[in-house]
Amino acid sequence: MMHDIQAVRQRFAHDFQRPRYHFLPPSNWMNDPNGLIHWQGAYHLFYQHNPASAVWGNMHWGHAVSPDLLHWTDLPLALAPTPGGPDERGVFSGCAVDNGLPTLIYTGVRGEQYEIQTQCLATSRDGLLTWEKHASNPVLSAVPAVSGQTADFRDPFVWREADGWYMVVGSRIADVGGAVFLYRSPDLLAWEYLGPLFIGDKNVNGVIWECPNFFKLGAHWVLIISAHTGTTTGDVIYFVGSYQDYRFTPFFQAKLSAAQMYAPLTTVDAQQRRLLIGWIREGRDDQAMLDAGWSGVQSIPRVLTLDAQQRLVMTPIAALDSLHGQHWHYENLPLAASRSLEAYGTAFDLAADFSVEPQGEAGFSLLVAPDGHERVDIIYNAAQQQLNVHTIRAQRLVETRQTPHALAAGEALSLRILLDASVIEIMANGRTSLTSRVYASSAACAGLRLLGRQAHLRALDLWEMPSIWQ
Ligand code: DQQ
Repeated sequence: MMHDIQAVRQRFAHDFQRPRYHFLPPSNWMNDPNGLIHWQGAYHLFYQHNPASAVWGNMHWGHAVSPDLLHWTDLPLALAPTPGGPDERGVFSGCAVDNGLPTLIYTGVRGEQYEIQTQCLATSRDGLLTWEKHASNPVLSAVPAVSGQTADFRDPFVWREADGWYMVVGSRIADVGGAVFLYRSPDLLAWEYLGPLFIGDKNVNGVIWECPNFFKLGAHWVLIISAHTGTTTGDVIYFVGSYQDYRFTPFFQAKLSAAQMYAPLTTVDAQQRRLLIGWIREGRDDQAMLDAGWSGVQSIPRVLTLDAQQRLVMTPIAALDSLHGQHWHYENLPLAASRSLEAYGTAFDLAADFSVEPQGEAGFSLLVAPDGHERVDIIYNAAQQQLNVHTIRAQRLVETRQTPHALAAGEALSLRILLDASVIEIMANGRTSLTSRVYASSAACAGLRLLGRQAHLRALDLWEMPSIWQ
């Protein structure tokens, strides 16, 4: 089997759009990360997967294992729909917990329109390789009446407290907005409804809330939801607040990542790190995905903390250093115009600090074509307090993505950029994240430049990144 999988991966070896150090399945479609768990020293990642095609549908759980969250070994499919069962139309998203046996809690889906959504369990007795669905599935099927009996009731996220298991499920309240419902159970089987943990506003933060994560971080509680607009996937939003009497009261909220990251999942590992992995979707149409033979990438895992102002800070796991290849270092450069760097390529980890004057700009051009007519400009504009990603083709701006990013007086602009072929993950000062997909027209678009005016590069470290696959 391993030989076959390697042969499948090998098929894509010459696809210059395909990421090389981010996780993606051997082939075909992947969306949400599922069931992330640190089990007996190994990290297990499951994921929404269509094993038969590079477009969404026919949802299974794919599975891979890693010693370090970076080097992955593909394992056999973990969950498939059971004909006649509560998941006959799809095994949707969920989580994993340690209940003596490793246990997956997921949404089983039935109905022509996927309209019967219930929560199910599966356990493994052979070290997470094969999974047995529980005889009493579904373990939770009643949608709370307050929802107006919506069909949207999915993506269980479960954690343990002294008085039992707790679970949040993503949903909506008709004409009101997204909602997260809270439950408790002594055994993962019988679930008591404790009410809505928190309810959104359809005019502000989405119509349906998918993939909730709820956890204590430092002295506060954090709720992460993926806001669906009713027709398409929207923003990932995090709230920081307090949790009392089964209700969550936020005092701060912000976008977790602008643009193309969705449905992130968190877990705690043995080092007590709160880790987050998010699905980075494609930015191209179904036909292009089918032609490519693959779709969807997972982000590099990030460690979550809160800063002094209770904003979420996301730091790529430190082990990423172990992948670092050739290194370049620059420092103390005034920026007045675009300047080419010696480094050249399409897979980099890049960390830079700039001082930017109030009317200044600073950033990089990536994936620059040899004639310079095609490139991606990642540019921070201090007057706008905004981070922009401009895609330029034939010297014309074809797409812009942006997100607000305010710097405190005297604060340096700190950019971390993970470029991996068509994937660009950007973190600004740890607290602002923008994720983008850009499909260069040829493998020769690999130049790198510094950009800016009224700005100063304090220091730049740049490492070439290898492929994580043999
Ligand atoms: N994807 C899953 C659902 C979830 C959505 C289905 C979010 O469980 O709500 O593939 O991307």
